[in-house]
This record gives sequence, structure tokens and C-alpha cells, in this order.
Amino acid sequence: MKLTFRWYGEGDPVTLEQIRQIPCMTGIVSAVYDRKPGEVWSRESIARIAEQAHAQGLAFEVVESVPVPEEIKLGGPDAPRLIEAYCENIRRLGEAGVRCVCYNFMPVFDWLRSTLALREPDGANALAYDEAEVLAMNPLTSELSLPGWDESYTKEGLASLMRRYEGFTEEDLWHSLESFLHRVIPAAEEAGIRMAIHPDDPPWGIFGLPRIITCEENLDRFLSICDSPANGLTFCTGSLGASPENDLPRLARKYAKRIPFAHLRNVLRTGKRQFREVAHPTACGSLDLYGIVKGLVEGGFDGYVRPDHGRMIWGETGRPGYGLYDRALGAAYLTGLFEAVEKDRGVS
Ligand code: DNO
Repeated sequence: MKLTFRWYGEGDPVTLEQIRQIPCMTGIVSAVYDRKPGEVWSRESIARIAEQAHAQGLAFEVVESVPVPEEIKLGGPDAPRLIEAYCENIRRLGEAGVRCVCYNFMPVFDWLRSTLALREPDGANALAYDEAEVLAMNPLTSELSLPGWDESYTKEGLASLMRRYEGFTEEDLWHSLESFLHRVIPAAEEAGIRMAIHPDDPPWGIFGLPRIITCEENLDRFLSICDSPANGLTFCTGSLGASPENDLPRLARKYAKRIPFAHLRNVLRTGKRQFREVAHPTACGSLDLYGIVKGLVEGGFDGYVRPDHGRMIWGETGRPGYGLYDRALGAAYLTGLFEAVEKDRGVS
């Protein structure tokens, strides 16, 4: 596995100099942030990220994300043109040495939480989700705790977008996803890139919007749309693991060869559709990180790994989920797990 770390570019309070000092770190996961979804990224912007990473001895082989415009998810009249622009981005990224692209297919909202800074007994702050609290909020009056996604909406923009999704079903979304994959996967194959869809977070529909990358049955369906190594998963344990029905060690083993990218973190499920983000180790939450790593390794996983959301600890402030300290602790823990499991298996 190759250990990586997400970096939000020059505006990120976490610096490349800090990232390179995390033991065994091989590369960054980043994106071009000054373009709207649907726009083609300039070769200069892509090259600049690579140069900055290389100057610190880090690789830049993973992009998270190339966002999919809503028009594509809706299958609207402009979708074919936007899919072509998406393919152009994939070609440019391949030329620049990128080998894996993470994206999601969640309508309107990316990951969603009811609080971004829940105070833990030990003084840390963590992200949390409580369905009852989320449903009591009105997405049109910006009461939601929206994390810093790649895309932000105005109130009017959000309202008209939500209206376009009225009556839009899961099958409609599958249909749009199929059209997208049938064009993008051949382009990715040619570019030497493995596409890695991110599961929906949380893995169920919210506010009447459909979500489909949620469970084993749907992951099977997704992978069979294009049975190509270029059509893969971002195995995000925190997202899939919010649902107790997803048996992650088993799924890790089952899909290992179709997982170019793994986001490994823990969550503590505290009730039905209710969870808190916790530190990475198995002992801290509901997920068996050891079992997950074992499943990946035994299934033949050979992809990129990154620690995922961290708590804010030691007085750190910054982008929710994306501080330095707790993610660095997560990285060190994951390195240990992989070393132990791989040595036991005689893998490396
Ligand atoms: C959250 C992230 C997601 C992810 C996108 C991929 O922390 O994992 O925002 O980047 O869903 O497109």
C-alpha cells in the first residue's frame, strides 16, 4: 500500500513540510480548487500541485475529487458536454502522472454532519451525525453544519437545485451514473487512471434525495456496470461503516482488487442513524480496523491509503476533520496495522 495524506492546496493550514514528516508518507491527495465543477482544469494548475509535492519528496498520484456536476447526475441536456469535459480532465491528469481519481455521485450534498465540533470527554472536538437533528433542519435556511466541501451553494442556488431533484428516483440516478461510466471509464483506461467512486456519507438518502453507493448489493451493481479495473471504489470505512449492515472486513476482502483507494477511519455508532467520529484505532469505535486491513491485504489490495477525518486535538483549529495531529496519529496507526498484517502473511 502507499500511504497518502489529503492536502487542500496553498490555503490549507496543514503544510507539505508537515505532511512529509509523518513517518512512511509517500504522497499527497489533492485537487485544483479554483475551478467550478464541470470546468476543465488547466495543465499549469495540475503541474503546479505536482511540482509542489515533488519539491517535498512527495508523489502526487491521487486526485480527490474531480467533482461531478449536478447536471450530469440529473442527466440533463448539458450532461454529454460536461461528461466530455470530465474526460478531458481525466486525460490531463493521466498525462501529469495521476493514477487514481476519487469522485462521488451524491446529489446536492457531499458528506453531511449535524455538528462539526462535538466536545468529547477528553477535550477533543469531533464531527457527529444525528439523523433526528438533521431532519429537523431545513437545508434551505443554511442551518446545517456544512463541512468545507469542494462546492458551496447560495441559498437560491440550493433551492432551485433541490427543486430539480423533486421526483428524481434512485433508478434515475443509476441511469445517469451508467451514462457517465460508459464514457468516463474508457477515457480513464486510456489515461492509465483508476476511477474510485466514494460511498455516500451517510449511506442512505436524505431530504428526499436518492443515494445509491450505500451497501453491498449496490456496490455489486456499480462494479458490474463496467467490469474494468479502472472502475473501482474508494473504500471509505467511515462512510460505509455508519450503517451496521455493512460488514466491512468481509467487504474489504471481497472488493480488495477493485479498491484503488482506501479511506480508513473509525466511527462510533451511538444509535439508529446516529454516530460520532472517533480516533482511528479499533478500540475507539464500532469498526474493526484490524479486520478491515486484514481483509484488504488478504484480498490482494495494492492501492493508496489515507487516514481520514481526525478529531481536533491539542488545541488545533482548522478545517473540520482535516487537522494535522489526529490524522497523523491515524497514519502511524495504519502503518503499524499494515506492517503487522503483511508480515504475518509474508507479503512484504
Ligand atoms: C470527506 C471526503 C469527501 C470526498 C468526496 C469524494 O471527508 O471523503 O468529501 O472527498 O465525497 O468526491
